Formats: sequence, C-alpha cells, structure tokens
Amino acid sequence: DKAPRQWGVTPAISLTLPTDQEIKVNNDLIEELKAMNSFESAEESQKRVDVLKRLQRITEEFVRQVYTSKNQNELATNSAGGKVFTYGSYRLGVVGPGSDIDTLVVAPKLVTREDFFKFYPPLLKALNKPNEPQIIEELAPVPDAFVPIIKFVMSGISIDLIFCRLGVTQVPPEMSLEDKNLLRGLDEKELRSLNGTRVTDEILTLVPAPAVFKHALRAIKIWAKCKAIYGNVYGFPGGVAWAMLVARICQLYPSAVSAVIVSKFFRILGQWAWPQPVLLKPIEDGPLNVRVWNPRLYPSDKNHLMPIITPAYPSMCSTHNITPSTKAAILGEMAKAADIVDRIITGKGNWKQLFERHTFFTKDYKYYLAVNASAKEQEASVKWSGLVESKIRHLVMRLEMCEDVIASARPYVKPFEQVQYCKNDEEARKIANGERVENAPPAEAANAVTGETAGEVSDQDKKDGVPLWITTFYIGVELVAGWTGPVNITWPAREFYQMCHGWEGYDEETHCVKLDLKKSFNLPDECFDFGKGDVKPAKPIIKKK
Ligand code: 3AT
Ligand code: MN
Ligand code: MN
Repeated sequence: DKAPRQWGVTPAISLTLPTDQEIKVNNDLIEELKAMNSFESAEESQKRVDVLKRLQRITEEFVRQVYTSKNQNELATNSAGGKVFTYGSYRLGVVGPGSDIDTLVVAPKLVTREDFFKFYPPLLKALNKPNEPQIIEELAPVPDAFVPIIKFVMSGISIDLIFCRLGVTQVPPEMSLEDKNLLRGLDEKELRSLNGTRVTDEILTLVPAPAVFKHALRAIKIWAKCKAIYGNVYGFPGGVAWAMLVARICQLYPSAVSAVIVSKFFRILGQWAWPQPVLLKPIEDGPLNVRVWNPRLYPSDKNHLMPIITPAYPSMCSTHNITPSTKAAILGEMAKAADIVDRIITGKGNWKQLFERHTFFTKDYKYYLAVNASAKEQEASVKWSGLVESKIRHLVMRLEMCEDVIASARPYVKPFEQVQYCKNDEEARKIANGERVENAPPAEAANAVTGETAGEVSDQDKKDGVPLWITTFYIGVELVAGWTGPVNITWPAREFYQMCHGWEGYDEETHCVKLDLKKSFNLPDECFDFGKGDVKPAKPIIKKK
C-alpha cells in the first residue's frame, strides 16, 4: 500500500470518512446555501461561459490587430494567439448571482499595455449595434490604476478585465501561467496583473477535493460577510485570503465533507498560534529580484498579525492590513461560530444560526466615529471616497494607539452614500464640514458610481439645490472600561486629515473629509436593516435622583 499523499506542509490530521450524521448535516448546509441564493441557475452559468468565449474571440482579434498595426507578417500574426484567463470568485468556483467575472488577457511580447487600452475598448464598443440591445455597457478603462483595468458590463455581467504581456512570441490556447520563469522581464504592473490567476490556479491544485473546498468556501464567505469581517481595504481578509484559510483546512482533512471542513475551520483557526503563518505549501524561491514574504529577513513582515501567505511565487502576505482590533473581531466571531457549528454537527442547531446578521450598529458599541467624505461632483466623489476609504485602516490603527481612552476601534466594511441638495455653496460647505444648519436640506441614498439615487427628493428640490455627494464610513469605538472623561481623538484625527489632504488629487474647493463622533442612539437610519429585524439603539432615559 502507498502512503496517502500529503497535502500541504504537514501530514493530515484525519483521513476519516464522513459519518452518516455528517453527510446529513452537509446536505443541510448545501440546502441552506441554496436558500440564501448562493448559487446561480444553469442558464446564468451558461451565460458566463458564453461571455468568456466571446472575450476569447475578441482577445485573438485584438492581438491580430496589434500585429497588423506593427507590420508583422501573416505567419507571425496568425500564430500569435492570445488567451483569456480568469481569477477571483469565478475561477475559484464560488460565484453567486451578483458576482463579476475577473478576467486577464495574456498576449505575446509585441503587444503592450498601451496597445491594450488603445485597441481593446473599440473592439468592445463595436459589439453594440444601433437599434439593438446593447451588449456592452458602462465601459470604463482605468489605465492609471494600481492594476490597470478595463471595467464594463457584457450581456448584463460585470467584467473586470486586466492585461499582461509575456516575453514569448506565441500565446496558444493550452498556455498555462504556472511556470515562474514566465515572470522574467515583467514590470510591476504586469506582475500584479498575472498574480491573481497564478494564485487562484495554484490554490485549486493544492486542495484534495475541489468540490468540498468550494462549498465550504461559499459558507465561510457568506458567514464572514454576515459578520462584517470581510474586506481587505478595511483590515479584514478578502476573498483570496478566506479561500486560502479554507484550503488549508481541506488539506488537513482530505476526506471530510464541507460541513466538517466548516466546523474544523472555526476550531483550528480560532486557536491558531498567530502570528504563525498559514501556508498552503513551502515558500518558494524564484528567478526574480522581488520580495518574497520572509519575517526573518524583513522586519515589516514580522508585524503581520495573522499572516496568510499566497502559494504562487513570489509569495506575499494577503492579510498585511489586519490590525489588533480587526484581528480581535475575527477571532471573536470564530469562537462564537465554533460553538454554533458544534451544535449543528451534533444535530442540536441549524445552519441559519451561523449566518445571522451582525449586531455592529444595534448592540456592539456605544460610540461610533463617522467619517464623512464629501465632494461637489459625482465623479470627484468616487475617487475621493476611494482615497478616504483606503485610509480608514490607518485611522483605526491610530485610534488603537490612544490606549488610555480607546480599548478598540473596528471599521464597518461598507460605506454609505447619499446626495444632499443644499441651498447654495455656502450651505454645502457648512454641511461638508459638519456644521449645523437650520432646516437640513433634502437628501437621498445614492450610488456615486452609477449615479442612481433613491428618488425620494423632488425634482424641484434637485433643480434648485447644489448637490453634495457624501460617503460615510463608520468605526465602532469601545472606550476603556470605566472611562468617563472626554473622548479626545485630536491626534488620530489630525494625522488622518493630513493623510487624506496629502493625496495628489486633493483640492480643498472640491473635497472635504470630516470626523464626527456619535453616540449609538444618534446613528442615522441608513445603518440599520429594519427588514432584517435591526432595532435602533434607544436613548437611555436619565433617571432623576
Ligand atoms: P465577487 O464574487 O466578485 O464578489 P471576488 O472574490 O471575485 O468576489 P473581486 O472581484 O472584488 O472579488 O476581486 C477579485 C480579485 O481581484 C481579488 C483580488 O486579487 C483582486 N482585487 C480586487 N480588488 C482589488 C484592489 N482594489 N486592488 C488590488 N486587487 C484587487
Ligand atoms: Mn470577482
Ligand atoms: Mn472583480
């Protein structure tokens, strides 16, 4: 007999086959996932396949056009190829009804990033014919992003399209990105673009049973979103980090069903010897002069509180954003979940209990710091709120340093957007700066990216008013036990304002950011999902002596 294959950096904890009870509980889990609308229909999946086929054809046409424009001969042009890869939730097999498709276009050496932004968008636009339903909508190339990207909607599905050229003359249909020598000679943007696909492809090869992994990952992602502990920008694990955590548990229990993976997930990771890293395989060396995660070599890597390391060379820490407060929130939720799942596994509870909505706004804090980012125009608002959002975790870290007053500070993972129609510029300025104004002007919920609004404000008010786009981020603030003095956050606030104002696009006429510390009972309705049973905290009644 051959010894069983070892998955990952240690032997399995158990190879035991599932019991009848575990199989039953696993079926219940899958039913619950279906009930929560986690899966899409067969038609919807087929639509994704068709969209990808179409993108593959466009990619080949794109490469041919670039070759022709560069006077390449017919033989070279016809054999150059070009291939569409995927990464993100689609590649991991966990897309839900609203998911996008994260796609990567790979082309031979001759095709540059400039060519991508010059030739690809017109090819997409050309799919739209007059007097017919539009195939391509919301086309938005962002060439100067950290990872340059073309965003659009194709046949109703959101697409994130990124690009990388390789130092090869042909990119055939069977091309794989596994070989790390392909990374030679790439610039940083190209390396970043290639990374997503290389990491997701590798994760899938490192789990013993992909179907078990996918269902468990669906459950964990839904749980993490319900508990508001999902999102890299805010200092929580993002989709890839959660995937690697689930993958590691799958390696330790190669024969387990998804329900058992979920239960072991909370027990093992909740008691993990952090900051010991979670690895899916030994960290590899490689041909490039780039940094690979190594706390013995790099002091900054030693600061990572919950390192979850990507498997593909060059390995990186996917969770360098985690702070002491977000770590505490994650571990707290894992401990609670472990108890709930124990009861489910033994037949004394049900999966709904695992997916209950968080109590971030209804119970968890007495104080909330609202971060209001406002801009006078919709477009400016998108960029500015994105910039402010990326600084939230830095504000959180500084709040955490006010140890005399603040015990913990935890960011909420979703911004709230609204547009307010002010009487004039002066009033808009006051509102942006958090000054009180008499008879607050009308406001409605908004989406600055699409321009959609709730439609509550009358057309007349809109016509008469000066619009102010406001994005609010919340941070739950727990004071040190017994603290009754003032809550002085002057220092974190000043540092935060400096960071935001230091942005190269900052213009004090257009952008404003203002902190506003609130008591829980003063939170606005936008924080609550009354339909899901949220109850707004009440103002405590002050007893007379
Ligand atoms: P959905 O099913 O799409 O909600 P997902 O995991 O696919 O879940 P995204 O499409 O947002 O999530 O992201 C896919 C990957 O793209 C994850 C990460 O490697 C990369 N990515 C996303 N946003 C950013 C960003 N702002 N900066 C760098 N990489 C990003
Ligand atoms: Mn995605
Ligand atoms: Mn995406």
